[in-house]
Amino acid sequence: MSDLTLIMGNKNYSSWSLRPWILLKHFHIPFAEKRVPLFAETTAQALSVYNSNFKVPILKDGDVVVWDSLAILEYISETCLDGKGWPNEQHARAFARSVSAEMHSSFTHVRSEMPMNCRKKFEHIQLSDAAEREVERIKDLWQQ
Ligand SMILES: N[C@@H](CCC(=O)N[C@@H](CS)C(=O)NCC(=O)O)C(=O)O
Repeated sequence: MSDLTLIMGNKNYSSWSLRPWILLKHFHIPFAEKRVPLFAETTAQALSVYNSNFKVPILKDGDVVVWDSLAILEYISETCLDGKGWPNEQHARAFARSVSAEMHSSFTHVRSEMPMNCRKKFEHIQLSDAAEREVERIKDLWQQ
């Protein structure tokens, strides 16, 4: 039986933390949440015990520590869902993995020009051409 704790940042700002949080919630997998304030004097000390390069999210499963959101998603899929975190059909699974990997490693302009803040209303955002191209790519991926 798993004994999962998700160590995460603030849900308003930390989109990386929300990735495993959403998977766990979606599949009704029980877990405890531990919130670590980011960019605070206490952050480094609080995260130093996890070997996560001082970043969240981190998943603890008993003695097992997994960090980096994509590795956590894989771990949850493997240990709690018998692989069902990914589509069953091979082509769909390859596509889903490609999209997830691209999401994980790309879109640097969107990330820096459009940081997540769900509570704030943004108006008249002026994006660079590079960010606009990334937005189009994201819309295209969602469409597919
Ligand atoms: N690639 C990592 C990114 C993790 C990341 O950048 N997390 C941010 C919060 S959203 C963080 O911990 N920032 C604190 C810092 O950089 O000091 C993942 O997928 O988990």
